[in-house]
Amino acid sequence: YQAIHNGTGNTMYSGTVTLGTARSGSSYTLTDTTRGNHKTYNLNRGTSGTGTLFTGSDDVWGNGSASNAETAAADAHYGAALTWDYYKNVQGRSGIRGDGVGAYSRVHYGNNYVNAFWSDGCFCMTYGDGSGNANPLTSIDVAAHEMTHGLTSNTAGLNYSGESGGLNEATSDIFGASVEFHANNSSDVGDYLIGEEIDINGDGTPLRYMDKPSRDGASKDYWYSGIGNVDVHYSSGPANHFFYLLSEGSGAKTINGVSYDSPTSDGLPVTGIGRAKAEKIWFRALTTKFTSTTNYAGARTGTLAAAGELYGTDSAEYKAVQDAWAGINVGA
Ligand code: ASN
Ligand code: ZN
Ligand code: CA
Repeated sequence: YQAIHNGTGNTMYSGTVTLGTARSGSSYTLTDTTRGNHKTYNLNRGTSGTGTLFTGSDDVWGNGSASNAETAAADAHYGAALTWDYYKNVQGRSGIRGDGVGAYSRVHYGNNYVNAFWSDGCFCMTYGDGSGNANPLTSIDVAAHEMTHGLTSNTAGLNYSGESGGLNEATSDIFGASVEFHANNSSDVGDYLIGEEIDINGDGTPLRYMDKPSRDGASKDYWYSGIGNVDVHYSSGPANHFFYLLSEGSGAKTINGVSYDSPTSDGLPVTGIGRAKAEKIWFRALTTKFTSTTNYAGARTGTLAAAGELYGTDSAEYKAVQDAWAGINVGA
């Protein structure tokens, strides 16, 4: 028996937070008993297995600095908890498979590893420590992005190449941003940027932008025939852009102090319906309409079907879905 505890995490990106922990004997472990027993392990620079479960005597984890080995664990454990809570409380899904079973997290993967990933094989998320200017890859949006790959695998199963691969990546960015907004954490306020805390470029810019994906210099803003041939992290651009347009509408806007300016391919304006409804539509499409081979045209059909079921085919929401797809050059 492991008693439920609330530990304290001194994270790198999210300030001081409450972490779900468990007590066994005289020590505590990073075991979130109220969230499917999600656990966080220390790979200590290894690249296989689970390493060791984070264990400590004081139930205080990390000190806010990457030099303390527990800090990345606190961030990863917190990100997984936020993502679990988002899917449970907002989308009504209990865990990645909907069966109440938690995944697990591994931090300190390899040496100077500048990435994070989901793996179906271990049903786990893994995080590198970064290198040079690149910080540990354990921010809320990155954690939610990786965990969402698990959700996509267990629902639509979007193949990770071609247009379906871009939609797979976009799904992770969409819910990465959504979880960050939903967390309402004062140290990491919500935005339509992915990985801004990691500083992977060394100049404070994020990995990706959803209002106008080409701001990163590589992502595509609009669908075109042949987009399936580019890297899935760039062919995700139009779908991220669709989600932004559907949520916030086209044009200039400042949200939580971040400025956006979202264009459309046809120059026509899109009126947003708010992020909450856009999230519901994408989630319903992902879990009940999309399949492994869904492409951009299929994503349009699937989200329209989802919007019709949720809000009616005569609704403003349905019309906004049509307009947002038109805005990224996906037509009827
Ligand atoms: N961090 C990357 C991602 O989740 C890893 C990968 O390329 N699969 O997309
Ligand atoms: Zn990804
Ligand atoms: Ca972000």
